[in-house]
Amino acid sequence: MDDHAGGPHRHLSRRSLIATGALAAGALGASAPTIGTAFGGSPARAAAGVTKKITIYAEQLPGNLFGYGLAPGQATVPGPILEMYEGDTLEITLVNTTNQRLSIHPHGVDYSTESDGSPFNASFNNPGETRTYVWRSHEMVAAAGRRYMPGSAGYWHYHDHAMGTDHGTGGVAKGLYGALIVRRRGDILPSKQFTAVFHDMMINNKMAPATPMFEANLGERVEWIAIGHGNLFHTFHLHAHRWADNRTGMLEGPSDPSLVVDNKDLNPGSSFGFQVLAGEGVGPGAWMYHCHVQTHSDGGMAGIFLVRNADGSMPPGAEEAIHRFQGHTHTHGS
Ligand SMILES: [Cu+2]
Repeated sequence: MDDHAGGPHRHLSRRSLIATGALAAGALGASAPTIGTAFGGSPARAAAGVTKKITIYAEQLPGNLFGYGLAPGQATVPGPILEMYEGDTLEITLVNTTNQRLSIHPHGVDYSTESDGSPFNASFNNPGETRTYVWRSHEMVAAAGRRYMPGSAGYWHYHDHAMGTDHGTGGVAKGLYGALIVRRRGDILPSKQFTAVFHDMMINNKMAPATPMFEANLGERVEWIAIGHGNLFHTFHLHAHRWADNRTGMLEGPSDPSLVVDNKDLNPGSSFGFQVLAGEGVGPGAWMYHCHVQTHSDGGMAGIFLVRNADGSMPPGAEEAIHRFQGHTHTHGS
C-alpha cells in the first residue's frame, strides 16, 4: 500500500480497521458471540454478532493537535476508520496517554451511559487513565404497520466529548475525531477509503494546499466518509462524481427513487458516506473536492481527488493541475 504518512499526499485507507487483522480475527469467531443482555429488544437480532476488542491510544501530536490511533505512536487526524457489522459489538479500551481529560463518543450505535463518553455521565478518561467503552449495534427489525425499526448501519463518526469543555469542544478542535462505519451484512466493500472532516475552515485540520490529496486508480471502488464539526455550515462537493443520497450511495435498482447528488450539506455533527468508481464516465485526472460555501473554498477548504490511470501512472495534465492548485492556493491563502 502506498503510504505517504504525514505529508499532504497521504490518504487514509491504510488505517481502516477492516483492512487489518483485527476485524478478521473478530469475524472468524475468536470472540464470544454477544447475548441479549442490557438491550431490551429481541435476543435473536444480537445472536449473530461478535464482540471485537480493540485498544485505541489518544496521544498528543505536534502542532497542538491530538489524535486517536490503534497502536502507540500511531495516532492520526482524523483517527482510524472503525468498522463493524450490524449486530456486532465493539469493545474499545481507550488509553489516554495525554495530560488532558478526554473520551470517545460514538454516533449511530448503542451504548450505556457508562460508555457515553460525556462528563455529564462521568464517562471519560482522566489524564493517563485507561477506560473501556462498549459500542453495540443491531439489525433492522420489523415493527407494526409494515414499518421497520432502523438498524445501526450507516456512515457514522466518533469524537472526544470531554477535552476543554463538557462537550469536548477542545478535543474536537484539536483533531480527536474519526469515522465509524456500521455495515449491513452483504454490503459491498470498497478497495480504498477516505475520511474528509469539514471542521471550521479546515479539512482534517488542514487548509489548502496542505489538505489531503486522496488518490485512486481509474475504476477503483472508493469509499468517502464525510464528517462535519465545529461552528460553521458546510457543503461537501466532489467534482465529476455523483452518488445516490441514501445509506450506501448506490442505487438498489432501476426504479430506486433516491436522489442522485454531487453536493451535500455537511453540518456540525453530521456525517454521510458513499462509494464511487474512481473516474467512472469521466476518466482519470486531478479532480477537486471542496466545501461549496464560496468563502470557505476560497479560504482553503479544498483538496484534490487524484484519479490516476488504471495502471497507476499519472494522467496527462494532472501534475500541472496539482501545481496550479498548490500555487494558486498559496497566493490567496497565505
Ligand atoms: Cu464550508
